[in-house]
Amino acid sequence: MAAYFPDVPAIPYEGPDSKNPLAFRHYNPSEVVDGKTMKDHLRFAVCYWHTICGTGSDPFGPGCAVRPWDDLGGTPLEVALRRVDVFFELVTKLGVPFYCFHDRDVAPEGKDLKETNANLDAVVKKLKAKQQETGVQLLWGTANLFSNKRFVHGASTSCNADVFAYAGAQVKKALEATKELGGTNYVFWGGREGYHNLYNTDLKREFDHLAKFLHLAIEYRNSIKLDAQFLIEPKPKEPTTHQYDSDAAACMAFLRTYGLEKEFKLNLETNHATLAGHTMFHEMTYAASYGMLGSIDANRGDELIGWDTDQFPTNLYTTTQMMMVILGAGGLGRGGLNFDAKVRRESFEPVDLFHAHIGGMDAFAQGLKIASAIRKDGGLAKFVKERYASWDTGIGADIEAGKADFAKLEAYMLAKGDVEKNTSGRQEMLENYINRFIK
Ligand code: XUL
Ligand code: CO
Repeated sequence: MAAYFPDVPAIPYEGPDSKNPLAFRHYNPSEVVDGKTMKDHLRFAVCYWHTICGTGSDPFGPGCAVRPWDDLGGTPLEVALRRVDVFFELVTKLGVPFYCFHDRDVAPEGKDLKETNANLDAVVKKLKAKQQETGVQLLWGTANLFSNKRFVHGASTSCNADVFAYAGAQVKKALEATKELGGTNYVFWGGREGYHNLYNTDLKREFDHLAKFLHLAIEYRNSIKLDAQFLIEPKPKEPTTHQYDSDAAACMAFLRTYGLEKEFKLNLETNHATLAGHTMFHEMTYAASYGMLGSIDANRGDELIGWDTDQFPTNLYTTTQMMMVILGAGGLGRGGLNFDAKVRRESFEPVDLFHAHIGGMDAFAQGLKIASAIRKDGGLAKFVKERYASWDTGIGADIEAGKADFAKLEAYMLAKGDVEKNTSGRQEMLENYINRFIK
């Protein structure tokens, strides 16, 4: 079989001193950290959409990415089948164990739903064969319910019931494809589920329809015995002004309101967190605190740009914080770290796909080592424990145990007169403490 990246070898681990740009300096898959290999901690995945379908287009011009395999001719389906070989060559050379895809990333739409489904079947067959050949596994599947013009008003929240029906048929098929490929998760990102203007929107009816759609998806998943965790991916804006799944807290409130909370976890994305005005540390801590951390779309935004730039993650503070939450939660479970990230328009050569993923993988491997060292040192956990010590005995313990009402609090404070003292939060000291480990 032809090699599509003939000049790129399988990426080796060469250690922190390596100057080879096509080598890992930190990601050493078999290295054990806290009793588990890096490969098992990090559970990396490559995404199909940005990696294979990304062209570098922006609002000011068409794509300029050089992708020689797309210039070899053939029908749209033949091109799609060739792209599967390209993708698996890249994933295996990176040594990444998982991948993720939308139905429309991998196979072209046909003239109607029947032909579209047949196209998907043909590509799924090839994906399955490549998975068997390489050992690469499907982390999650999903359906693209936002690119086609039929989804102009959304999919399950469209004002047009036919669009809801089409989306249902599409997700049914995508769930079947996920099962066929042994996927262990299935993602619902809102796409165009949201609104631009309330003048034309029945917000409550749209939320009801979104919930109805998810209940139908659960019903179908169970009926085909697909063992996949359902994940909702929050994002506050883009493409709509107000996406319904705006952040972790909003998603969790929505899930609880509609009795869906036991069936879903969250797929959190770094750039979506920052678009929502949060840090990823916040979003992950919030979700993990309630057992809702499902999986991660790893990328980053640009502090100077207000949209979803989906850049590859390189910030060690962020990856360290993310790994602190993941280690604290006992791992990613059946989730993973999916690079929902794209190379910049100026990085248009095939080799840039490797540099980008190598950088992201190394940033997380380094973050893992740093987070593990911080946890082993224990200084942070000790500080937090001591900060809340007033809740471990006396009035604090009584409040937590439900043994204090307002009358008791009043009697306690009348006797005491006032709060005796507060202690410093020592934020700067703790920031300096973290810097001791960033190396
Ligand atoms: C969009 C986004 C999606 C989801 C999957 O911002 O992140 O690619 O991850 O639909
Ligand atoms: Co994403």
